[in-house]
Amino acid sequence: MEIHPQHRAVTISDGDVRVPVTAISLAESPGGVPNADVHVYRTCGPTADPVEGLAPMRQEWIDARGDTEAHEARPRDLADDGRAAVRRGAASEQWRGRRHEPVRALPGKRVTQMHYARNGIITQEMRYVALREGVAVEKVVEEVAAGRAIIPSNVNHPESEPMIIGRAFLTKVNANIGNSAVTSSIAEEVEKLTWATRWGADTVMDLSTGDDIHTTREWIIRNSPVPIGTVPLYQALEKVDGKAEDLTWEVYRDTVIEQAEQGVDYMTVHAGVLLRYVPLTAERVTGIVSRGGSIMAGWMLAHHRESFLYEHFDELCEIFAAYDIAFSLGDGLRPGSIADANDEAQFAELRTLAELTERAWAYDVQVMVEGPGHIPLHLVEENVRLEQDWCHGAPFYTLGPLVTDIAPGYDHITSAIGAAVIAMHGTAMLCYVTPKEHLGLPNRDDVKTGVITYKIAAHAADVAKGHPGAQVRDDALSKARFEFRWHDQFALSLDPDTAIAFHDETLPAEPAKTAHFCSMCGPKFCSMKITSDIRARFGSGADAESGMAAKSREFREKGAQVYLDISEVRTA
Ligand code: IRN
Ligand code: FE2
Repeated sequence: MEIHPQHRAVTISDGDVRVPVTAISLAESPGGVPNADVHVYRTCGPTADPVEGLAPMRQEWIDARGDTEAHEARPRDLADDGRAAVRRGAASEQWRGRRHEPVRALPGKRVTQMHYARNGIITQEMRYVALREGVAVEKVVEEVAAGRAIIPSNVNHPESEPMIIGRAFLTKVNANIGNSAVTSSIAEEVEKLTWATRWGADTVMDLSTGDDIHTTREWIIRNSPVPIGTVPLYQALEKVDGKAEDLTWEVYRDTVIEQAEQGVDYMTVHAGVLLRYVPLTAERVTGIVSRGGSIMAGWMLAHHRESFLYEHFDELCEIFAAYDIAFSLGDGLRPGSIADANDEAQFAELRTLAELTERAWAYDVQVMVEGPGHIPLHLVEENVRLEQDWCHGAPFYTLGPLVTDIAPGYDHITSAIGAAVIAMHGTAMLCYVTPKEHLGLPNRDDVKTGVITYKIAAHAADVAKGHPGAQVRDDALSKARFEFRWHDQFALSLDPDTAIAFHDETLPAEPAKTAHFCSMCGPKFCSMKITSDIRARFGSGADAESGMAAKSREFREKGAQVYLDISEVRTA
């Protein structure tokens, strides 16, 4: 599933570790000077057939560590046997792939990447991400041991290609799917996963709700080369028919174990929403906007008791350590409007998330901390600063933030502005926002737009942070643009299809793709053409001045017309 004919899937290797990359091949520069392939980070992507699933690449690594055993304690009554899928007319979707046999840590063992890193054990997963990021493996070990980076890698998701989330590494992008399980089939959910990773999502959160949530998630995980995140509270709520007050720790815990055995790599846990924080939201313009946050607030108010997530947090840590599930500590009190940004409720919760981070680390459990939301631009930086400070450098994972509330329909943009800034200051992963935010469910095009928009924000931050090699692609594209290598410009772009389509709207003919002018200025007055003419005739530097003067004369003699008629351009 290649995006463009100049893209090739290749692997780079270090001993027995092989990492997929996309090699973008480029034409020669004028004068026959060759241009080296540009290598781009990629995920391998699902096989063509979703009912087969992906190869369990990490299985050997997990088995070789000898610290896990077979384990299946999924409560019978909770497992969905696929009947719901049949009811929805999806009967043809029969799972043919490898049956996944759940494992967990041997009694008394911890199988987390953080545990290994702290004990100086260099895992294959660490070697994989080091190669992928182009950094020394020692750096990876150091960051994971210190809690400043995580490698989400449930032992029950051997199909995943290890990736790392931390401020010292490339900024990552998460795409949410599965909001519409009621209206779409399992195959369509897998298709959304494939689609999101195709455009560059680094992790995917499955937020499916509905009847056959278990089966849908099984298919998604078996087909996912990227870590999968969930919010187990959503499924727990389904099990008590949507009545928040009927939730119990036991129902929640069993749901976590059920998902752990399927291979969920990280879970959003809204354990920082405490009973005493709920009144702090009373005066807000938009109250509690987090789904998980409002479910927990509802439960606490109904029982007038402290959150069961907070009270049983240590037990949760033990479960997470037995599978290597990472916490994504939920921001249940994030602001839902710029008026509520950086308020008491938000920061009270952040203090508690900091406390929970340290409690999880005591169990060697990997942690990232979720962040807002809606924050005006001038208050964005403070969010990262406080999170990094209070949570001892645990990776920050933010939803945007949207920097203004006035543009429904364009909230991928209002949020990407905040996302670029927050990532530049050290946020490790960005949760995408699609154009449908606040309005409806994203379709396929919205998912693509959301992912590409967030790749732009993440990449802009990586360039600003001076991440080694981040600018290589920019420089290659600019050079291609300057030398009128149109096909190379398309091949190097994040979305070649759109770039080609826009170009073809103005200049559809193939010769226009080798033409030495662009569709903005036309053949006679293209600034890049003029500059390259000057270089050819006078060389660059001081000589260029006289060249500019000559062009200026030529321009005036030809009628001082900046824009040429489009018909002239086409026939030129
Ligand atoms: C990310 C940062 N802050 C929130 N998120 C994402 O929002 C989170 O990872 C999950 O995908 C979704 C959870 O929403 P609620 O339940 O907090 O609304
Ligand atoms: Fe919002």
